Amino acid sequence: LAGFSWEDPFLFDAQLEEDERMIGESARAFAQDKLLPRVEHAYMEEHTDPEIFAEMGAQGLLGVTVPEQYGGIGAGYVSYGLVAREVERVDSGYRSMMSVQSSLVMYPIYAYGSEAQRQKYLPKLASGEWIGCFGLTEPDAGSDPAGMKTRAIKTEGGYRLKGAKMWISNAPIADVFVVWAKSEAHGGKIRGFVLEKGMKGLSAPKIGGKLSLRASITGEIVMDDVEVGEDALLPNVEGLKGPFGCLNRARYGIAWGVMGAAEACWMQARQYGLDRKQFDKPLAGTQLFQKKLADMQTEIALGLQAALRVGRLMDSAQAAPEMISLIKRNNCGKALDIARMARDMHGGNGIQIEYGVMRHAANLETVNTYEGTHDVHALILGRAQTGIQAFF
Ligand code: TGC
Ligand code: FAD
Repeated sequence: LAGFSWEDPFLFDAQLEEDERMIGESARAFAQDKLLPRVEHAYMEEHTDPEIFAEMGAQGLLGVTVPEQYGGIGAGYVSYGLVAREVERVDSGYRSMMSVQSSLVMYPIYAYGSEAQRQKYLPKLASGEWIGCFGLTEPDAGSDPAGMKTRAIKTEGGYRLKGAKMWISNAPIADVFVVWAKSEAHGGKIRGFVLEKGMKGLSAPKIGGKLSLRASITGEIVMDDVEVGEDALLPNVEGLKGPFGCLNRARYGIAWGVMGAAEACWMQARQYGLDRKQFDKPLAGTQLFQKKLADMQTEIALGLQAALRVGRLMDSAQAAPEMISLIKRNNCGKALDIARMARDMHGGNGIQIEYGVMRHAANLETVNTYEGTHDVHALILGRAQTGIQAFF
């Protein structure tokens, strides 16, 4: 038998293709050099630097799976996952900025948009010159987006949008708004629209007071009779499968991202346990500490293998949404457990910003909730097994 690499128990890296490894390494260098030095300030001050989008764009991290002709790098879903892992190793809020832009704004414009919409929006979103947001959730429609109240009313040359979206990442600094509304002209079916900053009646006030994901700005989207032309409609999708097609990709990326956050907490806890002595010995020399490290190592190794497996299936068009629910739910839940455990293992220091573990734990509370809560994904998996929907 060969030797054991404790940091990489299943020789994960050896399963990557050369181009995937290079994309992951370049994302890691960027995240560690450019994002890590800013994160404490951003988190403490609840400050989102819009410049980060342009920096990510210059590094090729926005719209990784979008073809090169539209400004992406035409890479696969394993590469996208590796980028999410590296960015979230620093902070879930930075990964949120990246994944909303890539999976929730660029993807629907690419997959459901007209050629004119692709050419108008994608290159500027890929470079980070424009910032995008995705409006599905409403004050009274979270886990149940089919209950949305936002309406698109047909006008002579297009539509008039009326309604409000809640908890929208990037919204207050967004240039491009992908929003979902029930369209009377389409039999009340949900349709996607692309709105732009500055349109009359469109505003995006910031939601303050968040104790989680503080490096990523969140807002409402208020649409007070926003008039748009026919060219604002995403022509090629109708119904909830439109937004869910985007969510499949973003949820998949989250399953990778949270493993990055968990790895950061694991490494930090291990080092702390080696350095910190109590009762005349390192904390890492106690059985309880080692058991916790073993649990972290195990869950991360398993979670990464599962994400890689689903990534390979995505790249060969064999992935089902339920597979994504399984890894989004489990990896988020395990990452949250790991971050809370790492916080505990740091004792009093664990609540300090400089150790990062409480920041990760607080962030992962959001990540466990958005893009389908832990329990909603359990219901999706329960429905798949029993054939009985238990949502209502
Ligand atoms: P249901 O009857 O299950 O389905 C309605 C239609 O949608 C289709 N569909 C899917 N299509 C593709 N992929 C999927 N994953 C799909 N899931 C459903 C389905 O085939 C059907 O199509 P059709 O043609 O037959 O009409 O719908 P339901 O209303 O019963 O839904 C139940 C439930 C719970 C599964 C669903 O509503 C759900 O997943 N709720 C969670 C909501 C959610 O995830 N919101 C996310 C908001 S965006 C966000 O959080 C961004 S944070 C990003 C960041 O900052 O990083
Ligand atoms: P609710 O749906 O009210 O759920 C509350 C609780 O009830 C949860 O525990 C849930 O699991 C449980 N529950 C709900 N239904 C059932 C049921 N049938 N059976 C059992 N339990 C149930 N949305 C966007 O559209 N775009 C964004 O960019 C975006 N960014 C976000 C950023 C942040 C920081 C946050 C916090 C949220 C963001 N969201 C975004 C919204 C997010 O997707 C929702 O918060 C999430 O889908 C849950 O909806 P809700 O908050 O209304 O909770």
